[in-house]
Amino acid sequence: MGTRKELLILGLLCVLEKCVSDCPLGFILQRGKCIDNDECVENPDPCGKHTKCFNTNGSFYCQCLEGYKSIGGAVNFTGLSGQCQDVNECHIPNICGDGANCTNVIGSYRCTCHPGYKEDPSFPVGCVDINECTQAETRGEHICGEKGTCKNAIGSYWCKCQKGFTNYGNERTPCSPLDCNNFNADSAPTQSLGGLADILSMMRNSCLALSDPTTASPGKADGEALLEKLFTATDVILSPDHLDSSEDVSGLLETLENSIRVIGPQLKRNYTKIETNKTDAEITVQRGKSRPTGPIHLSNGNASLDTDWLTAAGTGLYPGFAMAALLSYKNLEKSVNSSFEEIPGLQKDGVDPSLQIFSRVVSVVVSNPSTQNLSSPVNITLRHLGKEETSEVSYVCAYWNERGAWSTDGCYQQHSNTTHTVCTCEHLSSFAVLMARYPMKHTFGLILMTKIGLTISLLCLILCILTFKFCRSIQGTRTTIHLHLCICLFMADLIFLAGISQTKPVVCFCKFVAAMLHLFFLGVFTWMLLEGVQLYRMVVLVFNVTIRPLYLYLTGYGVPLVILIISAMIRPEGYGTDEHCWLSLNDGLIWSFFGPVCLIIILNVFFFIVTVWKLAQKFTSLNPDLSKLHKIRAFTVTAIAQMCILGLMWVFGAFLFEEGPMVVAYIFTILNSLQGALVFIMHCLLSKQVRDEYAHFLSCICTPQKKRYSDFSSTNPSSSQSQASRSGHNTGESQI
Ligand SMILES: *[C@@H]1O[C@H](CO)[C@@H](O)[C@H](O)[C@H]1NC(C)=O
Ligand SMILES: *[C@@H]1O[C@H](CO)[C@@H](O)[C@H](O)[C@H]1NC(C)=O
Ligand SMILES: *[C@@H]1O[C@H](CO)[C@@H](O)[C@H](O)[C@H]1NC(C)=O
Ligand SMILES: *[C@@H]1O[C@H](CO)[C@@H](O)[C@H](O)[C@H]1NC(C)=O
Ligand SMILES: *[C@@H]1O[C@H](CO)[C@@H](O)[C@H](O)[C@H]1NC(C)=O
Ligand SMILES: *[C@@H]1O[C@H](CO)[C@@H](O)[C@H](O)[C@H]1NC(C)=O
Ligand SMILES: *[C@@H]1O[C@H](CO)[C@@H](O)[C@H](O)[C@H]1NC(C)=O
Ligand SMILES: *[C@@H]1O[C@H](CO)[C@@H](O)[C@H](O)[C@H]1NC(C)=O
Ligand SMILES: *[C@@H]1O[C@H](CO)[C@@H](O)[C@H](O)[C@H]1NC(C)=O
Ligand SMILES: CC(=O)N[C@H]1CO[C@H](CO)[C@@H](O)[C@@H]1O
Repeated sequence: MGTRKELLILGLLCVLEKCVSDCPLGFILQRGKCIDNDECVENPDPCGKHTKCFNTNGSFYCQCLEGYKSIGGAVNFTGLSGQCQDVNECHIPNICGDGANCTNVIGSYRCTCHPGYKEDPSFPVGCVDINECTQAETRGEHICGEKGTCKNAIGSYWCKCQKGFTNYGNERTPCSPLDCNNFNADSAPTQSLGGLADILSMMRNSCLALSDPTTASPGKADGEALLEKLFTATDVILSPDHLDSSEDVSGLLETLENSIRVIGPQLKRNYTKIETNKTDAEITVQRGKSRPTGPIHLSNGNASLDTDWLTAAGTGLYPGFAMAALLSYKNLEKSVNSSFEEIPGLQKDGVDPSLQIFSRVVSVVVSNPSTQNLSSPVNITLRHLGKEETSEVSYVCAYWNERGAWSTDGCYQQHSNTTHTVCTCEHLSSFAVLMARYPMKHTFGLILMTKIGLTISLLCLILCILTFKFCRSIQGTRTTIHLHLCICLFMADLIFLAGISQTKPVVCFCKFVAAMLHLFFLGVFTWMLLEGVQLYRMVVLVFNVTIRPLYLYLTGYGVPLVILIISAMIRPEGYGTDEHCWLSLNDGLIWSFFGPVCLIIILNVFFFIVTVWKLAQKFTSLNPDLSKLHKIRAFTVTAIAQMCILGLMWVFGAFLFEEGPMVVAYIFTILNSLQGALVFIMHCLLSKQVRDEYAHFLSCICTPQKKRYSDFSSTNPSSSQSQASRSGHNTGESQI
């Protein structure tokens, strides 16, 4: 009932039954009688929302539902005079008791027990403390570890550990054994490393306090402060920028790793980062009843660690926490740059590379006590310290072993690019990337160039030797010197071509090649010195400029031989290296070559300066013998040019053997291989006298009936024993 239509019908009925006039308010006429009208079933509800309606005889009243209150505050009301609103029961003090939070809901409230409390069965709302200790006991659990005593507290519990055990200041962590003997200040490296003793005694005190039930009190451990102290002390040790011995390094690394293993579980936050002047550390800790899972990624700009919590926590007894830490040392690479153990598989073409540290040294520490047997390998990414290398290198992942040296077993290089190397290691300690640098290999291009150039040189030198030997018009001391210079150069080039790389079959052969190269290259320079001396004599002493050949031989071959014999006696092992059949560069033997060469170049420069000066004087003198002077000038220019080429070549050579850049290698190779050709051009082709001889000789061959070979050069009437006395009116034209 209640729609307009129905009311209309009802009204009509009323009119018909005369009800309007007869019944009082609250009653209706029904079959002639006035009866109570039930307002509570009327629509719309006369009381409103969240109410209960009570019908009375002739009237009604309303009350709010439980959990609601009318705005006016009245309990009984009628009509819409007092609407009902939700009551926030949580404002009522202590409605849920101490062990719970109250949550208001519309028309009601809820009590949520705090952890450590449970709903009180004897009381409808409110929570009571759980006795975790008895609870665990009935389940047969050791929530405080086997050696810990559980103590119940209101809303919580804490573990009291026996001596030698600790829960690292976290009262609800089970007690695990703590061995403080790792921090024994009497161990060997502390004698030389003063600062280490301080760290050890600090850590030992802290460790003993942790594992002693009389001093260890819940919540008192301050891992953060201890960590800072540890790294401040480490900075002191590392600040001289160099630790002297690998025992010191081992001692320091081991102490730091042990310290972090003790400090880590005491840290309050689950992630701690600390950076000091010499170290960087990232430590992550997880606590809880169950073993943590998931990946771990720790990183600083120069190193990062990727592993997972399963590896960090280990598969053994779970102590209630797990920790992983990455320490990186900013300067330690200098102290450990030379302690390398033999690393297998690094040899390339029988050559051992030189090794150097090429990343920061990092230590990885986890709470898992069996770091030598990880459940899965960890990935360590290390940034390279230096720039990209131009020569041939490879990167090696290594760890600092218990013997105090770098070795590689169990650590593999996963991949490298120019800036980073990713290492995968099956055990933990301290790591670094080593760079293995191979001695520069002559590339195919260089080898080919050398071979072609040297072959051309050898041919040219043969021509020179024949020319100097048989060309009668130019015979004399100078030509003798040229001849022997060419012979030395020829021998040196021949041996160089054949033997420089023959390091393999027999070591003795290589030594012999090196010795012969030493001898003949020195010979080239001594003969060049003689040339300087001869020029000087030609200008300064006007007569008797021939030198007896015996003296020439004694100087030209004797001096190199003496040097060779002395050096070979002092350093026989320096002849022939693994890479070249040449003098070893490491023990100073190379100076038995570069020393004399430098001396000769200095002497020759002196001779040439005096020669040029005297020449200039003579040109300006009153009565100059112009043709002779022109000739000497040409000789001088040739000699200087020759010295420049030879000297320059060995300047580059010196750089080359110190592993210089590629362009030096090319310049050396070009100069070395084309020397013979240059000598031929300078002394033969540019000399008019020799050119004439060649032309004559060629015409003799082409028309053999005219002249015989034995007449070679005999047509030159002016040829004589002494070139100085010869009237070489046309040789003056030969220029460089
Ligand atoms: C509300 O009405 C009921 C029924 O008439 C009565 O028993 C009760 O006492 C009344 N309450 C108040 C606070 O007036
Ligand atoms: C109880 O309330 C406090 C404050 O609002 C809150 O920090 C805490 O997490 C709550 N506890 C529970 C069990 O809901
Ligand atoms: C540390 O704990 C917080 C909150 O429990 C979490 O969000 C964060 O990821 C944790 N950090 C690490 C490194 O585990
Ligand atoms: C770090 O080095 C700077 C400059 O050498 C120095 O001033 C500072 O005190 C050092 N800090 C620490 C913690 O040793
Ligand atoms: C990485 O190491 C280099 C050289 O030691 C240093 O200059 C740089 O600041 C380091 N980067 C970070 C992010 O620590
Ligand atoms: C280490 O790297 C390898 C190859 O990228 C990957 O398969 C492995 O899951 C990584 N390990 C961890 C612990 O990140
Ligand atoms: C290690 O030593 C080599 C030479 O022995 C040197 O070239 C290199 O720069 C050194 N590296 C570091 C990090 O000190
Ligand atoms: C390493 O662990 C495996 C099983 O995970 C075990 O068989 C092996 O004996 C352990 N090795 C060492 C040295 O602990
Ligand atoms: C090199 O590898 C590292 C780590 O894998 C990566 O972060 C970096 O971007 C790479 N650099 C280049 C130049 O590829
Ligand atoms: C059931 C009941 O009490 N009915 C009474 C309602 O009120 C009228 C008038 O006040 C009485 O006559 C009824 O007896």
